[in-house]
Amino acid sequence: MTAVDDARTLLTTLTDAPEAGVWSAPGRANLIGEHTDYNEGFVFPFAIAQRTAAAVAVRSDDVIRVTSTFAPDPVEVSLADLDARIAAGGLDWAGYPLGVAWALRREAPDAVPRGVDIALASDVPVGAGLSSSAAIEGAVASALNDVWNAGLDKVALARVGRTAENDAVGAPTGIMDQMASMLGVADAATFLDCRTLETRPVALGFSDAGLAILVVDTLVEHAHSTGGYRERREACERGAAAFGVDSLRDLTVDDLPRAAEILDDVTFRRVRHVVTENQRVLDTVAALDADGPAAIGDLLVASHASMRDDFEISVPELDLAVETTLASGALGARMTGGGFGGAAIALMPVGLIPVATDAVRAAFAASGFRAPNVFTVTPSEGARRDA
Ligand code: GAF
Repeated sequence: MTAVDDARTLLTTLTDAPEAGVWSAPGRANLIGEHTDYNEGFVFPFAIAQRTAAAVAVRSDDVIRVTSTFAPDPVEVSLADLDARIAAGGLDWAGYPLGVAWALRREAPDAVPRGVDIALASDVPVGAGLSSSAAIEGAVASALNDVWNAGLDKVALARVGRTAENDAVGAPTGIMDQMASMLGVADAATFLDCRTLETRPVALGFSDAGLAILVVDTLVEHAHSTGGYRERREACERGAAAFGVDSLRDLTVDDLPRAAEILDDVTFRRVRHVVTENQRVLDTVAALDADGPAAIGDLLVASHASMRDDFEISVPELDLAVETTLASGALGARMTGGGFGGAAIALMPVGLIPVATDAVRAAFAASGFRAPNVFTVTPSEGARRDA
């Protein structure tokens, strides 16, 4: 059963009304470009095959009711009360789909909101740093865009998802995950300029090169609405303010000597990560275009070192996943996503994946860490209507 099948089945338990359609959106893995999105920099993520599906039926009243296979008790809110319920908070997982409904009304004032039943199902691993939240947002935004005749394009729908995440759920994230989920292209990663929101799909050519991306989900939990993520964002804002620029996007590696002079050590290292990471994204895209995927390994490794040592968002489990996959023949490896837990990715020759998987499991056991989930991900298509 796919997520689409599961969502359709769940909808029939919720209502007798006919299905208006099914929409789905994927999670993402970020190949490189971490904590650069909210600094208006560059990112290079790809959508994965695992998706969240939203099956929708139109209601005759003004109630939005959401349910999902992982939280089957429906949550309902009338359109008239939606602003107040979002402002009050405390909606837990339902904050994502209801936040999207709320944000879509703001982004598309000409939309025709109507009551809907929404049934969600997903095969995106939750808490793995593969953006299960952007998958929910993308599926629901795509559905309501059609059902409410909002007429938004994919970039606007990504903005809706980010608004839901920032203002309804309260996680101060950038727009990378939503853009990756909306705009994904099979066998490609999305090069995104987070200042202009211009995108370019760049062919990855993994399978022709005999390579694949192995994910090591450490099962270490992270939450972007609290703690470290917000602190890192504030450090970046401090760094930009010290230079009198709008964002760290306006700095280059040539500014780092001056940054070392005017910033305290911690802020300097946060800034150095972002500035060098932006350059690594540009170098990765150039290396892929010129020499293919085998040429990007060292950039992935440098990105991880920068996150571990300068941005300080790695954890021992992520470092071990990176070290072990590299020792097992990965061309490059790094943690992916916001950090403080979640997953690492490794660019591996396909034939070495079984050995690397065993080596990671053994290394985690030897360190007394919880057994990780290890699996491959495939660069896949973004949000779409399925039925
Ligand atoms: C999380 C956020 F949601 C993204 O916006 C991005 O900042 C990422 O962490 C770090 O690159 O996934």
